Amino acid sequence: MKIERIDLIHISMPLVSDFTTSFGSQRQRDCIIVALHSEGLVGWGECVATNDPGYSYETVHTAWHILRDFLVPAMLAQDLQEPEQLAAWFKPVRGHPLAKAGLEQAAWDLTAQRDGRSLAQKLAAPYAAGPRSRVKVGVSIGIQPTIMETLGVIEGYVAQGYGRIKLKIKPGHDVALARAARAAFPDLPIMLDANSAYTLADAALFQQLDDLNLLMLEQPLGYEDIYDHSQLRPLIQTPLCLDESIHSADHARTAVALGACDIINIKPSRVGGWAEARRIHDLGVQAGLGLWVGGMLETGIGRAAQLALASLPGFNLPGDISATDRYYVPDITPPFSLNSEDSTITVPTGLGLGVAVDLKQLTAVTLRREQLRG
Ligand code: OSB
Ligand code: MG
Repeated sequence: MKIERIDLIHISMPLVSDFTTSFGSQRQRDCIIVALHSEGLVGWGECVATNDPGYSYETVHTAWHILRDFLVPAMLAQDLQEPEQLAAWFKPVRGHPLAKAGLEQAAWDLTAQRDGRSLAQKLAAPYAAGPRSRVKVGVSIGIQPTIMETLGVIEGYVAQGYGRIKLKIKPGHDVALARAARAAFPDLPIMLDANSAYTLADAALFQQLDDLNLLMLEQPLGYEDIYDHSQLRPLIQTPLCLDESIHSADHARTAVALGACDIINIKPSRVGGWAEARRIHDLGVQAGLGLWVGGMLETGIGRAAQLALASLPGFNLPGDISATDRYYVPDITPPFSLNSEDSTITVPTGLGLGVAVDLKQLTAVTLRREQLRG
């Protein structure tokens, strides 16, 4: 498939509620939508770089630069057979996984459409089990002003049918919050995400969580660290999960070798795309890790691709993939809803991503658009 044209579309959408983490607060979310044109088909991708370099060093503006000046030129006029080719084309560009993943997602959508398959079917092709039709999901709850308010927000999501709750924590907003949540919801799967807000010197604080039967503690230590996590792990009872520190299958191998985690949050964007995410999935299965698909507050375009990844057989924990109404009303695709009886979302079965992009709504939220041709 000759890549004829690539559109970069910078959009900005209000979140239905503030999303506050240990690294900052978000109400308005920007991202870059990528459209890959070939042979009358359009493949869609979402680059999840954010306004601020809080989660990752990448921002919407650095990603726009890397896409426009390096990655898009490397792809235009190429003959695309399979998405796995992109790694070689992108090799001259070090880092910038979020920018790479936006284009790579679009290449998966485009080639799955060409193959007459859903993205889930295409990603699951190497596995005898095939893709799941529904995936277990949970909701990620940002830091609220008070513990009482957090309990109210949890109650609202539990009432909607979410069977797993993730609470964001930061220093001063951690042990008491977790204790209150556990006391109010004795049987609820609850996990905590620190987004790198602590150091190994806080080990005693994490030991205070030992008796709370938490599902996991996500990324408590440095965003580049693997070694200190390996030191913390034997000191605590709560299973340890890595997010920010794992940018590639190489990092995942290092984490396994050092015994740095029990679980990996696989965010396809953070690791440069779906091919690398699947490699980490395979490695995690080999190592007997807990595995789940993380999120970056995606629109319906990114959400569809997260669901396709989460349909792979090795994912054994609920993903951060909530229903559309937790993020955007309206979205730029038809909504995804929660199957409240089992806290799942149904994996799209249509060709490629299996969602129709609402072009009118996309235009309504567009700040900047550029069409690039070979
Ligand atoms: O650390 O998992 C994270 C959102 C933005 C940046 C980092 C994270 C998150 C989430 C939300 O926790 C996941 C989602 O619902 O998309
Ligand atoms: Mg996280």
